[in-house]
Amino acid sequence: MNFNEEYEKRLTEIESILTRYLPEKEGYQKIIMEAMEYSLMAGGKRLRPMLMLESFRLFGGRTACIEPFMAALEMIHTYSLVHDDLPAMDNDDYRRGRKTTHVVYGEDMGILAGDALLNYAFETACKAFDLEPENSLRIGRALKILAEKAGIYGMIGGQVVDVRESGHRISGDLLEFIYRLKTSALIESAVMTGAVLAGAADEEIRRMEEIAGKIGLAFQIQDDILDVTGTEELLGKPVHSDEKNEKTTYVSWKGLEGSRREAARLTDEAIADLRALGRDSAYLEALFRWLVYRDK
Ligand code: GRG
Repeated sequence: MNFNEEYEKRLTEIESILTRYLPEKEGYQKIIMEAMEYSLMAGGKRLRPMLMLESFRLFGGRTACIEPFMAALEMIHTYSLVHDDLPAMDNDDYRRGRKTTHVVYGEDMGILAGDALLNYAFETACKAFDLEPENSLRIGRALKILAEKAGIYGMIGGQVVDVRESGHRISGDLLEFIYRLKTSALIESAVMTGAVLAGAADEEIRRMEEIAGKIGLAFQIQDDILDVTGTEELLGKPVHSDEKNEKTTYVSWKGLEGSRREAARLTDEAIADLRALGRDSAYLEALFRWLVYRDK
């Protein structure tokens, strides 16, 4: 398998889905649709919708109801980036290689664009009910997962502790708690909703959640590594931001080599768990590897 070719194929598919689910730019409030589009269509790896689609296919899913969910998850992820870049949080001027949303549209519209993306994500995911009313039960279950993993027991909860604990050293346990919620929760939601919508069994959904938990942590460790070793040009965002924000990271905790070892160990474990499901997971395995050895 040529990973790059396969990745590009999926990326094109995802970009076209996102474009289709964007709101029309109209009405007196048109500026908010423009700001939503500006942030959502700025590129990015599209990792979360890609994981969702692969998980859906892994369990035999073939229908279109996955598409509004893919768009919804990328909207939730994008809102979190827009809000994370605000002056009250990381105060960053660049993201995905271009000026951050609040820099272009002003802080007020930056806040509202994040709010709008979060709300529109759920409006979008609900379109699956119109596409496949016969699958309402699965769609309802997937919505519940998405809501929970993005919320106070998931991503927002992780961000709260992250913000509160900036500026001083924290324990490794607390750092892993933050990463599990802030980063892994959305990645877990991706594979779980994909599996639920495809009709996977409860045990399979649980195992996918566990696999994604490991990949999410490995992904965040690599993010910490790239903040130290990467370049602004490749990453499309400022480097050394953890140092600027006085954050404890995996690198400040375990060093570069220790962090690399841990990310590789988690990835190996996740791949072994994935293989144990006994399904055709070749692309997903390659994607996991790429995520931890990525340079952007
Ligand atoms: C503001 C509620 C709220 C949450 C913010 C996601 C997040 C929580 C903050 C962004 C900063 C950060 C380092 C988050 C950890 C997850 C992560 C590595 C996000 C970046 O995701 P990528 O690399 O980004 O998939 P692209 O641009 O490729 O989509």
